[in-house]
Amino acid sequence: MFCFQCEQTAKGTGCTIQGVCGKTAEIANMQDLLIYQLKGIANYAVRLKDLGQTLEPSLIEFIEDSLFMTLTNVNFDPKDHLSQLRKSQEIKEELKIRFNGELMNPEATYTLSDTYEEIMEDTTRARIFFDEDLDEDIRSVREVIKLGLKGISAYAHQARFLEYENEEVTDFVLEALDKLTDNALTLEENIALLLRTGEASYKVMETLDRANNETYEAPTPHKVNVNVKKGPFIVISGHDLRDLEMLLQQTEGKGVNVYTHGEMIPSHGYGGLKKYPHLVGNYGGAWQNQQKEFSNLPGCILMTTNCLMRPMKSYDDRIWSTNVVGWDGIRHVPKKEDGTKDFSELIEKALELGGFPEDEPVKEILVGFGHKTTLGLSDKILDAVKDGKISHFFVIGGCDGAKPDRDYYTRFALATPKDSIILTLACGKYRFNKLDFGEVAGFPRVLDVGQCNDSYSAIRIAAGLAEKLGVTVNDLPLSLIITWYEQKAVADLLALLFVGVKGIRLGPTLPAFVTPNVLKFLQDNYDLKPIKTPEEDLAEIFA
Ligand code: FS2
Ligand code: SF4
Repeated sequence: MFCFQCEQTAKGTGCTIQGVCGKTAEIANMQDLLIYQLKGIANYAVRLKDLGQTLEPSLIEFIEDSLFMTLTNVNFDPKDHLSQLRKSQEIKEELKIRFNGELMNPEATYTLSDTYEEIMEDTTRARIFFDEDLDEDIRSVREVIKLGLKGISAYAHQARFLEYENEEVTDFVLEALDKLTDNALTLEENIALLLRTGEASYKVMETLDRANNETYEAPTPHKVNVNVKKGPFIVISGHDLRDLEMLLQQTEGKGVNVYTHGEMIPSHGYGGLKKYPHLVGNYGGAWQNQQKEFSNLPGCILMTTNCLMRPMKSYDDRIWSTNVVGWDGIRHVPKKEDGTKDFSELIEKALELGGFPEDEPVKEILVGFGHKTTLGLSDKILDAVKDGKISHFFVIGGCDGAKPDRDYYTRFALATPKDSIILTLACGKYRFNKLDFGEVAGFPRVLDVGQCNDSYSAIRIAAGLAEKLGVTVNDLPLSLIITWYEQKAVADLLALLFVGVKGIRLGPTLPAFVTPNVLKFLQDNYDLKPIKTPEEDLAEIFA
C-alpha cells in the first residue's frame, strides 16, 4: 500500500504497511483501484455528455459516494469496498456499450476481475507511483486535485441528502476525473485544473450552506451545555444535519436525550434543530479522543460521516455507522427507498443501557455565528474597529488531530491580543473552545462559524466586512491560521485560494503530497506559509 493523503501519514511521507488511521493495506489498495475505476467511468461519462446524452443521477451519486468512502477515517470495511468495485465495473460496462467507441487509456480499458485474488493483484496498477515516468510536479498537482475532489464529494453527498445539487460541480468532478488520466496535459494545464478545483469547492460549500440554511434556518447564537444530563442518550457524530434531524424526530417523547459530538456541535445553532428540547448538549472533544471518550459509554453512538476510529471492545456493541461510513463488524443504519432511516435499534439499546446516572453542573459554550448572524452584526463590529476597540480578526479553523504539536493552536489562541476576535470552524476549535476568552467591545472574543464546510461562511463574513470598508479581503486586519488533517481541508484550502485569500498560515506540517516546486508556486502566488511558533507568527502578523 501507499497512502499519504492525510496529515498524520507515517513519518510525514506515507503509510506503506498499515495506515496510522487504522486503514489496512487491503483497504488502501482497494481504494486506489476504486479511484482508478472512477477515472475510467468519467472517461466514458464525459464523452457521452459531450454527445448530448443525459447521465443517470445514480451514476453521479455512485461517484460521490465512492470518493467520500476513500476520505480519511470514513470507511474501513473490505466488503463495502469490494461491492463498490464490482458496481464500478457494471457502470463502466454500461457506459462503454452506450458510448460504442474505443477509448485507449488504461483506466477506460481495464476490466475488473471476478476473483478477489486477481482484484488485489490488479490494485498495483492503480498505485500513486505506478507510472514512474510521470513528472513529479504533475503527479503532485494531480494528487491535490484528487484529494480536493474527495472533500468536494463529501460536501456534495451531504447537500444531496437534503435534495440540493450543484450541477456545475457535478460536471466538474467528472471533467476533473477524466483529465486526471490525460498524460498530455502540461504542468500549467494541471495547475489551471487545480485552481478550478478550488472554484468547485467554493461552489459546493455554497450549495451545502444553502441546503443547511434553507432547511433548518440560518444559525443564530445559542449556548450549548458541554456537560451531561441524567438519563438514556444517543451521541451523534459527524457532519450530517439530516441524520440529526431524523434522530431527533424518532427520539422525541421516548425519554432519550441526544448529544452532538465533534463536528456536529454547530447544529445547535440551527432553528430547525435546536427546537427539540431533547437535543441537550455536546459530548466529548474532537474525533481523536473518541476511543477514550466512548469507552464504556452508557449510551449509543451514531457516526454519520468522518471521523471514525477503530471501535474498541468497550463500546463496539453500542456504535452504529450510517451513510458511506463503515467498519467491518459494526452495525450500519441504511437509507430506505424513501430517503428515511430507522434508528429504532439505537433507541432501544440506549434505553436498555440506561444512560448517565446523574446531571453534571451545566457548563455552556456559544455557537451559531454563521455568515447571516455575523454579517448582521457587521456595522457594530466595524464601528468597534473604527473606534480602536477591536484591533484584529483571526480565523483559527480546520481539523484537529492527535499529534502533540497541535497544541500550537491552543497556544496561538491564548496569545492573541485581548482586543481581537477569533472566528473558529471545524473540529480544530476543540483545542480551545471550552476556555474563557471573555469579551471585546460587547462581543464574545470567540465566534464559532461552524463545521469545516462553513469555510464558505467565513469567506462570506470576510468578504462582507471588506465590502463595507471598501477594501479587499487581503486588506482587512485579518489572519488565517489553518490546521489541516484530511481531504475536506484540502478542498477548503483550495476554495480559499480560489477567492484570492493570501498569507494563510498552514500547519501543523505541510502535506507530503506537495512537491517543493508546487509548494513554491503556492508560496509565490498566494503567500502560503507554514506555521512557526505562536510568538513568531504573531510578531510577524503585527510587524
Ligand atoms: Fe474534523 Fe474529521 Fe470536519 Fe475533518 S471531524 S478532521 O474529517 O471533517 O474536520
Ligand atoms: Fe496513512 Fe492517512 Fe492514508 Fe490513513 S489516510 S493510510 S493515516 S495517509
